[in-house]
Amino acid sequence: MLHRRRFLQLGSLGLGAFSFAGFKAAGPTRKPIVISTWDTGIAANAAAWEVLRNGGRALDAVEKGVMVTESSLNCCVGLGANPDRDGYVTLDSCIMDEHANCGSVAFLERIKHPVSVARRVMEKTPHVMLVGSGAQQFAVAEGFPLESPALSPDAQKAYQQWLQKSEYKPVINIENSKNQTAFAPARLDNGDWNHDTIGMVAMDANGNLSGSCTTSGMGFKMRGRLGDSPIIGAGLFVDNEIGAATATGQGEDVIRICGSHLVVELMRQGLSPENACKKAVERIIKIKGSQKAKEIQVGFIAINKKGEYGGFCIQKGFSFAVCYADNKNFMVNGKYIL
Ligand code: SD4
Repeated sequence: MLHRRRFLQLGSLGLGAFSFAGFKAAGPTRKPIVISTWDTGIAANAAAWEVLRNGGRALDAVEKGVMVTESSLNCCVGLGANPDRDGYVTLDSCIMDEHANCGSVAFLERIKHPVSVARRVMEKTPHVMLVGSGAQQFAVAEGFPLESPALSPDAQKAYQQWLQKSEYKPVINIENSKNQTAFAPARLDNGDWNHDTIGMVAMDANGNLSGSCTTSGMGFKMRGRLGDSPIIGAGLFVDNEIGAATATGQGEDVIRICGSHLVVELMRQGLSPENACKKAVERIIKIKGSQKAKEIQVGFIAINKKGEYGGFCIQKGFSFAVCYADNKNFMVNGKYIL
């Protein structure tokens, strides 16, 4: 195992991606801390860190953090992302705090910040989920502007390319963490995004946990299709006594095992964040069989109350961003099984 001091030195030098996907905080609790999925997590963590370093609440951090990713028109998440197969961008998001309050929106169109609408659902309604036109109506009533339905230029190009074959098949989410220091758009050479989601979990200076997850869902999906990301327990789960987890990759397979809830429950049984994520990935592989599991990607990340973090995925190519101090915002390559 990498010696702790050496690890910190490497982190502070910004020497990016490790194949070391877990960290055991020696001694006292490491807090605040924020982690999030994929390269885009670096920029999102930086925004979350601003909240955390000033003593802010984890809930505010995880909202502000993923809003950065939602805002970018040159990104895989938010209104700039790939549309469904009928040409509409539909967005899903959820958020959860330290009191098990949670809110979620799904199949939401033309709203820039679904995570903030999810938070309003949590704070201003007696419900957990709002979907489709109802979610949009609520967002507008809450003062969120209705944005243009036009696709971003990149998404328009990708959609035109996709229409040529109109092949309905999931794209395996893979990223190689080429850029660990700045915002890294993640479009593949063939025009596809290689992922569509950011999940973030954080612990603030008071030791309280929160999480958020936001996505445009699988590119060129069937109209109305939802994945795991807006579903509490699947794409995100927080238990303030134990830890928090979030997921990315093929949502159907995360839903089948209530993935993020499973990871938190495994941590409750004493597993480290990394081992809990690993067990959840193993369960997906067991259900699907390794042959079929090779055709998809799923990655989990988690933190516990001690500030330990970890992640695991089905196959090579999943990375996550970790931030726990000024100038310590770095990528970790997720360990993988297949
Ligand atoms: C979904 N889990 O809609 C999302 C997709 C994703 O990186 O994570 N892509 O199934």
